[in-house]
Amino acid sequence: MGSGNKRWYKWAGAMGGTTHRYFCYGLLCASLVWALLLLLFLQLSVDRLPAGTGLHRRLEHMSIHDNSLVLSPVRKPAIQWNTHSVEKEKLAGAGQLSSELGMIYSVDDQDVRDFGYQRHAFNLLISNRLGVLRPIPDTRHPRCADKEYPSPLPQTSVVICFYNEAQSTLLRTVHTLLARTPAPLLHEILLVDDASNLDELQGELERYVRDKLPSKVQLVRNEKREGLIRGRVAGAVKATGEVLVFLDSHCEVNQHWLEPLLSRIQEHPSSAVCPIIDIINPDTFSYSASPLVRGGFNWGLHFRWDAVPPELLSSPNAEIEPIRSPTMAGGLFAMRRDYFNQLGKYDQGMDIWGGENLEISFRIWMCGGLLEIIPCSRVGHVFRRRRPYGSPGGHDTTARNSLRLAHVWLDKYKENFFLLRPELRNADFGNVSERTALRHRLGCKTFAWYLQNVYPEMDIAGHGPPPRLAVGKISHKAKVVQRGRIRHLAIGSCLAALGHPSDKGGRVTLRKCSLEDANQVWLYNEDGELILASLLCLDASENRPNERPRLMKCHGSGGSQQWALGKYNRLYHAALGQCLAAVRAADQDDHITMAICDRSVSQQWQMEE
Ligand code: UD2
Ligand code: MN
Repeated sequence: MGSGNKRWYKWAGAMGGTTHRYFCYGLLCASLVWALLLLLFLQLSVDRLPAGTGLHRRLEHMSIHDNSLVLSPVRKPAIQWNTHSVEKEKLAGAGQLSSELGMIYSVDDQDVRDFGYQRHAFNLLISNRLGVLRPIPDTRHPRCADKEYPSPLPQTSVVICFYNEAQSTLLRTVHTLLARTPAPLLHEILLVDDASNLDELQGELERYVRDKLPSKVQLVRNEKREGLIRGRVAGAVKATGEVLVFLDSHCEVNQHWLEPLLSRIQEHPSSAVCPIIDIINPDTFSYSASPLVRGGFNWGLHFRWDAVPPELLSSPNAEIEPIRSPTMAGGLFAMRRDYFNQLGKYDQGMDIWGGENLEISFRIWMCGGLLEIIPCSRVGHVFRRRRPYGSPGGHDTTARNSLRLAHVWLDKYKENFFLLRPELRNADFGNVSERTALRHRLGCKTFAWYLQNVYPEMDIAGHGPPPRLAVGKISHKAKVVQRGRIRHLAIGSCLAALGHPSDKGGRVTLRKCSLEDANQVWLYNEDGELILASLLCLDASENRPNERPRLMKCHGSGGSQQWALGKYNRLYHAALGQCLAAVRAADQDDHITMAICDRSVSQQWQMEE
C-alpha cells in the first residue's frame, strides 16, 4: 500500500500544474457522485431486508452508535421483548440458539453484557435478546410422552422469591410457566421481591405485572431483605393453592413439567418431589438435558449430586419412575401446602442463602415423609459460577445456617462436620429451641436411622472414599470436523503458540505458515473447540472482553472454549460475543486479541489443510 502511494505521487507530480488541478477536481466530483450512489444503494438494501435479520439489526446499531467513541456509562439494559406465542413456538420446533445471539454490535451491547456479568453472573445480552418465551428442547425420556396422568389434579401456587434478578430471566420464568402449565392447574404465581434495589424491578416491573400479565400473577414485596428462606415462607403464607411449588427466579419449565409432580403428590400426600433440573448455560443460555442423578451431601454440609445406585436403575421403567433422593438441591420442588406447614415450613432463623435445602431434606425423611426426583418433569435453571450478591453485613450465612441444622438434626454426627470445620465449634448460631421442639413434636427418627436407611452409601466415619460422584470431569472425545492451519487472510501468516504449544496459559501469535510446523496444526471439533497440536484449547474467558485469548486445558463444557468458524471468515466466540482479531500496531508487535466483530480484514481467518 505504502509503496503504491509513492508511485502515484510521482506520476501526478510529473504532470503539469494546471492539468494536475483539473485532474483533481474531476476526481473529486466523480468520487462524490459515487459516494451518493453508494449511499442510495445501501439505503435501498437495508429497507428491503426483513426486520430482525442479523444484518438489519447490525446496521441499525451501527448507525446509532458507531460515532460514540467515548465509552458510555453503564446503562440500564433496554429490553426488547420478543412476544413469542406458543403457536409460534410449536412451529419453530425446539430449535437451537443462533450462535450469534450474543454478538456485540455496539458499545451499548458491550455495556449490557458487562453489567450483566457483574450484577447477575450471566450473559444478560443474550438473556434480553431471547425474549420472554423461546422454544427449548423437550428433554424428557421419550416414554414420558406416553404417560397419562389422572384428572383432576390439585391446584398449584408457584412461589418465586427473587433478589435483584434480571428482569428478562424473571419474566421468562413467569411466561414459560403460563405457557407450559395447564391453566386449571395453575392457581397463582407469587413473585416475592426480597427488597431488590435494581431500578428495573421497581415501578417498571409493577406495571408489567399489572398490565401485561393475568391477575393470577402477583407481586409481593418484602419490606427488608430477608433472604430466600424467610422470603419463601412469606410467599407460602400468602398462597392459597393446594400444592406449593418453589422455583428460583431464573428457570424455564419444560413440556408437561407439572402433571408428573402433582400426580405423585396425589398418590403420596406426605412427599416432596423435585423435577430433573436441566442446565441453562450462563454464558450462552443454551438449554441442555441433565442426566438422571440424585441429591447427596458431604460432611462439610454441602449439597452434591451423586450417581443413582445401579440397583435402583434395574427395573425397565427406572428412567421414568420416581427415584428416592437423600437430599434435594433446594430451588425447585413441590409439596402439599398443608404438608409444608405441618412439617414446620423452614427454619426462619436461617439467613439469606444456604443450608435450608439439607435441613428440609433431613426433616422430610426423618419425620416420616418421602423425597423423590420425578424424571418425567424437567425444569431448566441458570447455573451460575458464582453468586453475584452478598449478604447484608457480609456474613457467611451458609456457615451459620449449617450450624443450626447440625445442632438440630445431626445428633452425634455433627462431630463429622466439626472435624472439617473446627473453627465453627464455638460459633454463635442463635436460638434453635423452637426447631428442636418441632423435631420432638413430630416424633422424628434419628440421624443414624437416616444414614442407615436413606443414605447407606454415605461414608459414616467422615473419611474414606466418597460415594460415586456424578459430577466431575466427564472425559469427552468430540468428533473432529476439520484439521489444519488457521491462516490470517490479510496478513497471510498462521495462528501458532507464542511459546511452546504445551504451555498452559500461553498466548497465541502469527507465524509464517509452514506445513512442517506441528505448532500450527489445529483441530476443530463438533464441540467448537480449537485444539492446538492435540494439546491445549484456545480459550477466551467469558468475562474478559477485548483481551488476548490463551491456550488452556480443554474443559469440554463449551463456554470459554467454544468457537464458530462463521460468516465473513470470522472466528466467532459465542460466550463472549466477540471475534478473534489480529492487531497490527506500529509501536508494538502484532498481537491476537478478542474484539467487537466488525467484518474488517483484521478478523478474517481461514482454516486450511
Ligand atoms: C441453590 C438452590 C437455591 C437454594 C440455594 C441454597 C437450585 C437450583 N438452587 O442455589 O434455590 O436452595 O441453593 O440456599 O437448587 N434470593 C432471594 N434473596 C436473597 C438471596 C437469593 O430472594 O437474599 C433468591 C434468588 O434471587 C433466587 C433464589 O433465591 O431466585 C436462589 O438463589 P440463587 O439462584 O442465587 O441460588 P443457587 O441456585 O445458587
Ligand atoms: Mn438459582
